[in-house]
Amino acid sequence: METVYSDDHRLQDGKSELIDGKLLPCFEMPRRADMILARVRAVGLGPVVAPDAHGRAPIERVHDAGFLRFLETAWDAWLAAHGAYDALPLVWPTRGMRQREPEAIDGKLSYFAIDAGTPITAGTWRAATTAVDVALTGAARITAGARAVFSLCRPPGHHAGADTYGGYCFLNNAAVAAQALRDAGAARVAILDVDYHHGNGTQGIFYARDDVLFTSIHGHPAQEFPFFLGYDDETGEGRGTGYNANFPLRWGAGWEQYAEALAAACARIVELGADALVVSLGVDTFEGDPISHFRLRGEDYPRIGRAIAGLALPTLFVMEGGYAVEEIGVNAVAVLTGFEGD
Ligand code: Q9C
Ligand code: ZN
Repeated sequence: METVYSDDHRLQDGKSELIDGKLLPCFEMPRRADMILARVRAVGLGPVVAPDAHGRAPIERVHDAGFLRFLETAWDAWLAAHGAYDALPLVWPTRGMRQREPEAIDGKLSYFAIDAGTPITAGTWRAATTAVDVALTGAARITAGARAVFSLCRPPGHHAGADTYGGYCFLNNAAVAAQALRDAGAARVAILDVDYHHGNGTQGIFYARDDVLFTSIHGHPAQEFPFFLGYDDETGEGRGTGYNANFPLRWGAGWEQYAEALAAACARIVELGADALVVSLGVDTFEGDPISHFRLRGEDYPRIGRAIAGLALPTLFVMEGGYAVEEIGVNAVAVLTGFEGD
């Protein structure tokens, strides 16, 4: 299968994130994509192609215009206020406070962010918009008849909502791609999110819709980031009722529990009768992942690919998380070669 890739991902290179009470070097680093690309080439997965520019319109189909204005201008405003050090929020508009966008950049960061782990830097906007182009170029190939494409997106996207960012994500690459597939004629699109973390952004974007099914297997929100979404009683709302399916698993889950959840998620996609599938591909389910608590092993990743291939749908793989950097390429590409039947 083709891989869509751009070097622009390097423009997102944050210094540090707030994690476990410490400011540590960002786990979400450029080397992640380098390792994946190297493995794509090493196994001869297929051609590596550059993305086409798709402009702002497809992004605005999913994201709020005010949020995009914020994200595009945040670095310049932060630079003017504080100088050239990564921008992080410090305050959140929780219960009892006003949900009103402040004028000051510090307040705006707090208004739009869900965490303090996602630094905005000089290159963030360019990197994030290129990642969307990587996803959209993959979607266009699927529309043109490709059986499968790998969009090697970085930064990742599934924690970004219509008007929120965080969890290392700024723009929701998978959601923009799914919407583009709809706009190009697919009547129903399914999204299968196998990243270790719940795709709160993607769920929120499609929660009230019956034309895009969101289904996800992830660390239980009672124990795991993003904590405030991802329970199994979140089944959609309005006409979207029944079109959201969460499979949270407790810390320590291994292949046995994972395979059962994956089979249930796939069964839900078969029921929908989708025309196309978008896979939010995270490999932070790996036992060696430094910030996650599942116990999948290397041999489990081709199994995930085979299960996805069983759906027999045109499939766009969109890269999300995975922080065991030395193994990320082997594990991510193993899903793809497993899909292709090795
Ligand atoms: N103690 C993705 O995988 N911080 N984002 C977790 C754990 C945020 C992960 C803290 C993790 C976000 C795309
Ligand atoms: Zn993740």
